[in-house]
Order: sequence, then structure tokens, then C-alpha cells
Amino acid sequence: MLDLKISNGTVADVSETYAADIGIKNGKIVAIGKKLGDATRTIDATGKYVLPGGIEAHCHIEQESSSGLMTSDDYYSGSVSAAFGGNTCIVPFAAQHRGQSLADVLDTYHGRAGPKSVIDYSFHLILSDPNDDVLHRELPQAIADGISSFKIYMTYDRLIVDDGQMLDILAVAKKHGALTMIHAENNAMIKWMSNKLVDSGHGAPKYHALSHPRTAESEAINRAISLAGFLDAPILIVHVSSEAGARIIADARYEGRKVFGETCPQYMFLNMEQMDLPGMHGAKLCCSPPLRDRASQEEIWRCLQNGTFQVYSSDHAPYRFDDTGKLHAGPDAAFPKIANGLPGIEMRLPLLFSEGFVKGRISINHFVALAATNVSKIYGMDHCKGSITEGKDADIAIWDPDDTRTVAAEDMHDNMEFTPYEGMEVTGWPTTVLQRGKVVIDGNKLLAERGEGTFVPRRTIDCTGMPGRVAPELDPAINFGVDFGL
Ligand code: DUC
Ligand code: ZN
Ligand code: ZN
Repeated sequence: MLDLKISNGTVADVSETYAADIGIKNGKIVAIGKKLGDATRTIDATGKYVLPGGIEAHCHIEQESSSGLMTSDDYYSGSVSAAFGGNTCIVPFAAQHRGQSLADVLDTYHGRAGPKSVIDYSFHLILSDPNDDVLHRELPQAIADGISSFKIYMTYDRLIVDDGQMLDILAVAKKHGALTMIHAENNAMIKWMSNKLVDSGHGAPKYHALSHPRTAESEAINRAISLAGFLDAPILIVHVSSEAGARIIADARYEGRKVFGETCPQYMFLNMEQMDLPGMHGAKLCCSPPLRDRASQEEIWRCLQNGTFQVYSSDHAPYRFDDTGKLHAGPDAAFPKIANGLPGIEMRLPLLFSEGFVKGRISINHFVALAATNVSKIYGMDHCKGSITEGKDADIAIWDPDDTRTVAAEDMHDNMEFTPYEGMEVTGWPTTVLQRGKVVIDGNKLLAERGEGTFVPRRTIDCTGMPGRVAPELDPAINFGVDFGL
């Protein structure tokens, strides 16, 4: 006897869309097809899509910024909001600030997430202090413990790693099977622009968009790809906002580099004109990289459609419009002191379903790839999550493609008082969300308790089938046999 059966729905994976029932037992998918037999409970999914639960792989939850500012969501509100948005797993950041040991950082974040998260979770580390102990003892240990990805920054004075540090980190990542995620922006260009703008009286929030030029992004992406390509280490360029940046990633992939690309809804659905608001209201849309122009929105869409971006994440970085968040440096601080980031963990998938699938820009199968399957493969979770497959966790979101709602901050479940998507009409919403076979969201009801989510240790990164080779100078077959320990 099955514990649960989802019947009469349309199931989609990355290649097929078909009518099937899903049988669930002990939290796992155990049967897919018709005539599955009896179940203790049946959910009728007539007229609905039965899809893998989303995996949100880039979000900042209960995380202090490098200046000590805490995000407005903790692991409870952040995970609840994610679940209402059709997600069953989140991978936020565990941020190392300088002087901290990785073991302490991970202890802290396990302590934050474990008692609160309503859905499963893992962590990416943020590395800001790659000293010898971190590189050669702590990082390999973290990878062995299931943290097989980490983010580094090419900008921000308290986080930045220089090119030599990047090479050290990339070499360790390659050796131990981890993926390095890169915030690629040129620090000097941003500082130069910011100083010029502020000194000339252009400190209002909208000028933030000018202060991070596209060239800052493309220069850094180019450099990151060169450094990683030199070692043949896999990287993922996060939150790409410009066509120039996307094109460098596409070219590098064409040339056989192990490079993945990620973009975010804000670069597809919002633009810098919307920051031209009275007073400080433009601060609500300050994020880095910044919003670009309307043409850029279309270009980012195209790069999502053509596969340049394999990952689509919210980059949920929630700061309220008050002195606990956006305006922590004062009610009329210049843009460099405005907290950076937008909320969006709940809207990531509904926006893509509505504007992507319903409007015919992507197939339902591509939606599934971007919602869950690509992430599960790239980040080492596909042994248990990311697709509707017998043997995997019964993490499932049932979507009603005919449900149309107008987005309103008051309907969101995060700890924010605004959403950048206010007023948008969105068609297609997740109406039932199951995690490991248990219903966590039923319509507008939350049925999960705090702490029901569990930590998902991730496998090392599988680059099988990706082309790439180290630079000739590093190749012992060519370099007179010198071993660089890669
Ligand atoms: N980078 C992020 O990934 N998120 C928010 C701000 C930033 O700089
Ligand atoms: Zn970033
Ligand atoms: Zn981020």
C-alpha cells in the first residue's frame, strides 16, 4: 500500500511531459505510471502540472553582511517563503568573515538552520580569508562534509580575494571536487565610479546602477574564466546581469571551458528606470550587479532561452526599507552605503512559470531544468533531489497553470514589507508542495513545523562529459614533468 498517490496530473521532467500518477512511500517516489494500486491518501492533480520541487541555489538567509548587517529573513521565514514559492530545498550561504574558521562558520549556520528551516537545506560557503589552514585543512574537510561549493568575491573591500588567492582557491576546489561560485565585478572600476558620482552630488539610489558599469562585470568574468581555465577548474559565474558578461560565458563554453552561468529574475523583470523614484525609494532596487536597461532584460532572457545560463536563482537578499536594512547608514545615505540586495525567493518560480512557460518563451521541460534539475546536477544533489524519478525524495510541487494572481507584498511570506514585483499579474502558481512525501504547503496553508527540513550533504562536483584541459605550462606531459599538485 502506498502512503500517497498523486493522480491525474501532467508530469514533466527535462525532456518529457506525460500523464502519470506518482506513488510515494516512506518519503520516496516509488512508482510512476498508471494503475499504481491503493494508497492511504490520494491528491487529485487534474488539470495541474506535477513537477519536482524547486531548489533555490542562491539566497542569503540569516546571514550577516561583511559590515555586520543581518538579513531580515531567518531560516524560518526564509524557508517558509521559499516553500510557498514552490521550493523544497534551499542552498543559502554560510559566510566566513575574515579571521573566522570555517568549522565555526558552519557550526553557526547549522545552528541557525537546523531548528528553523521547514524545508531541506544545504550551504555554500563564502570564503573571504583563504589562509593556509583554511585552504589545506578546513576546506577539504568542509567538502568531505558535503559542502561542495563556495562563493568568492572579486569586489567589496572586506570580502575581495585577489588573483593569487583565487588561483589558490580554484586549485583546492579542483583537487577536491568542489565548484567555485564567483561574484565577478571589477572593484576598482566600481570605486572609481562611486567616488566620482558621490563627489559630484549624485548620491541618490538610482546612481547605484551607473556605479557598477557593465564593463566591470565583463572584465571580471573574463579574468575569472582565464584564471579558472588556466587550471581547468570548474566555476559558476553568479548573478550575471549583462549581455557582455553572458557572451563571455557562452564563448568560454564554446571553447571548452568548465564554466556555468547563473542569472536572476531581477535582470529579466526589472530595469534601472524603475529606480528613479522620489526620496530614497530607489534604494529598494539597489542590488549588485545592478539593474540594467530594458534592452538588457531582453538579452538576459535570450541567454536563458539559449542555455548560456544553466542556473536561475533569486539571489534573495532581504533588507527592509528602514534602519535595520536598506537605510542602516541613515535616512539619506549615499548609494554606496545602502544595503545591497532584493527579496525574491517566493517569486522566482512563479515569475518564470508565468512569463517563461505560460507566455511561450520556454518549455515546461526547460522550466523544470531551471527550477530544480540543473541545480541538483551542478551542485551534487541529484542522488536524492531535482527530478521526479523512482528512488528520489518525493519533493514535488503541483502547479495550477490557470491560477492568476496580482503580486502583493502582503501576500508574501518573507519578513519584508515590499516586493520589487508588486502589481505584476502572474499566471501559474504552486498550490500543493510536498517534501519527502509530506504536504508542506496546501493552498494558502503551511503544514510544516519549524525544523522539519534536514541538512542535505552534497556530493563532489561531477565534471564528466565537460571538455577542458589545464594550460600547457601546468601539464606534466609538456612541462618537463613538473607536478603542480592539481
Ligand atoms: N551579491 C550577492 O550575491 N547578493 C547580494 C549582493 C551581492 O553583492
Ligand atoms: Zn554576489
Ligand atoms: Zn547573492
